[in-house]
Amino acid sequence: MRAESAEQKDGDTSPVDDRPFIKATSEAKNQYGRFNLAIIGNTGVGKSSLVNAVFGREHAKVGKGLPVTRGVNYYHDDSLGVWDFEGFEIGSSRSPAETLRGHLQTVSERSKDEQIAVVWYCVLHNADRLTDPDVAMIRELNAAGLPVIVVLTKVDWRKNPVTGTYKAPSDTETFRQWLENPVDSDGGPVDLPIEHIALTSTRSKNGKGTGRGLSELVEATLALAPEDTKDSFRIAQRLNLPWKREMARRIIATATASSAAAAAVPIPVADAATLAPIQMTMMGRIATIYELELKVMLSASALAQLAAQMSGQALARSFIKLIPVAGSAVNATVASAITGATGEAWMRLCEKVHTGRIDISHVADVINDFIPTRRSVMREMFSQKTSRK
Ligand SMILES: Nc1nc2c(ncn2[C@@H]2O[C@H](COP(=O)(O)OP(=O)(O)OP(=O)(O)O)[C@@H](O)[C@H]2O)c(=O)[nH]1
Ligand SMILES: [Mg+2]
Repeated sequence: MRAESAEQKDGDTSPVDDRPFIKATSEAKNQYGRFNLAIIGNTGVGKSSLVNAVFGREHAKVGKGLPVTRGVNYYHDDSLGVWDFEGFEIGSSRSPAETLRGHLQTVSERSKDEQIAVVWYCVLHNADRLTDPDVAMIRELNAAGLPVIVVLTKVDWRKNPVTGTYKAPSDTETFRQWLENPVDSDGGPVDLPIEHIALTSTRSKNGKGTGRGLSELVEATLALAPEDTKDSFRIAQRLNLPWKREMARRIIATATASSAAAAAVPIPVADAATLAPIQMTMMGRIATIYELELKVMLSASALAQLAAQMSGQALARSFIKLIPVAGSAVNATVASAITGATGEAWMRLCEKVHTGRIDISHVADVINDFIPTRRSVMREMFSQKTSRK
């Protein structure tokens, strides 16, 4: 009889309450906060292309652009804010460094969640040195306590036909060496307070191919980001998937522990829905890490429906099939295994949507392929047992 009632649930599209999912996404967004990047560089050096390549959204489309004051624009969405400074014309009454100081003052008066974490100071790869105004601006940034990465853009990488490795042209290397050891025209040392030099391109010269040097840029940015902004950066960027997976696995671990605790006194199979809110919370948090709402332009409640479908069916299916193993009640091991398998499956689905390998309009068709099977739950039980030893 119990199996039958579980089977009825199987056909039900949303037996699961979606509110914990929605609550979890909004709490996760608050907790992780926003990563704010400042990007500086002459027009046309490739700033927008960089933002697009690293964060997967169009620079000018990062949320609503607000001209904060003349020469200062701020674009943001939930996890990413971009400060875009303009107006450093040589020959105006104020020097570029003075103008920048004013801009930084404007930023410092804004709220805490809009403060700059890291600066990308962008220069074309084939300049042979930084200009004096560049150096003065970098010192201004440093004086404001901001870590500066000098990003050389549009590097024209050459592939070594024998080794297959890519190398920057010699003029770019000369520029890098100058940056590492800057001297003025008299050979005297120049104080240039920079934290990192990144050689990048977002496409090849002929317009084909993908970017290069971007993973290194992303790693340097994470390393320099203040501790309390690192998670928001891991979420906002799209090039390093293992970072997201690590965050998701921590959430899954918390949820499996809660599931085990909930079933410390074995839950009757008919009450399996006890586990659904735990799973929905887990899935809501994971969806935030993969920025599903932004990615697919679906509302949190539409995503919650998908999660509810997966959680509901995983519970129903697994219980029917696991009854011979678990008896008529769900014990802690089974409960945590089902939650673990559901978390892993949801994470894989989120990752595929995030990377564009699954189009959200087809998710309803493929979701069945992701719902944990008895085998994946059994595997999970085994791996949890062995990892506890
Ligand atoms: N060859 C090459 N071209 C690039 C690269 N990145 C960007 N471009 C091209 O350079 C031009 C300017 O790029 P943007 O990203 O718009 O530059 P920007 O700094 O945002 O320019 P403004 O918004 O005008 O300040 C575009 O035509 C890009 O396609 C690159 O890595 N290599
Ligand atoms: Mg631009």
